Amino acid sequence: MSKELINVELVGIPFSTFTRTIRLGLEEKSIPYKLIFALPHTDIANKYHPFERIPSFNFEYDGTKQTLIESAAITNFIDAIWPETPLRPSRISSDLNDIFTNARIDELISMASNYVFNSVEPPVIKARLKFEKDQKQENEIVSLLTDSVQQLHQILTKLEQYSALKDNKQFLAGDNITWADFFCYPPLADLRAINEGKCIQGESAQFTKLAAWMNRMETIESVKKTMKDTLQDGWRPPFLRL
Ligand SMILES: N[C@@H](CCC(=O)N[C@@H](CS)C(=O)NCC(=O)O)C(=O)O
Repeated sequence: MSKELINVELVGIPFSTFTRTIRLGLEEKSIPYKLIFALPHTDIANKYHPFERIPSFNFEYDGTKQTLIESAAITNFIDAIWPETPLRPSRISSDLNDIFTNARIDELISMASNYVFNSVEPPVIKARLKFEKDQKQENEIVSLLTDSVQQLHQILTKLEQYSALKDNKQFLAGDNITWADFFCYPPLADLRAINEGKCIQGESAQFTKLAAWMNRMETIESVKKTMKDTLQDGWRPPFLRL
């Protein structure tokens, strides 16, 4: 770790997909950090995040405590401070392949943060949890989620076709694991934990390349280490804001 930068803290919860993205990178790079437990819109989250979200990334530098927000920005900062165990090609490389791969990774991060997250988390995961909490019958829940699931399938089709998986590569941006995988995996791991995730799970998966990539991801140590207290692990938020 850089000698000047100390007391790294991540403010969030294991259940949060963006928090998990940052944790995956920190674990992969063996960076020591403290997880400060905070649900969004709570005093502790709002103390660091002006938009009341999680995660926030704290550290001390030159005697001053600093905070960074926005997961993509946090990952760029992590890469600059801790370039070991790279999760993307160097930003200063002038090799055209590296420049292009970085652009692809940035595209996939943006797709994950916008299209994937927005089509998985609020309309399918949070909606299902709310319906379950309201004790709706399973067949009613499936029917209420039909439109959202159809829209989600369109996004998954595009993600599968756009990523390097279409060229039978191992990971989303090629044969190396990158931040692109760490942004896309957490919301899709949540999806796999519910009935609507059958499309990326098992023998009868509709999105076979995404399902095989998820299986590969789940053999990775940092993925296993960050599974505790996620939806996959059976954790549920104490309240839901829809
Ligand atoms: N643009 C933010 C998004 C962070 C975000 O949406 N986090 C979720 C938890 S995974 C959250 O705080 N949600 C609260 C809400 O939507 O009200 C980032 O990249 O970090």
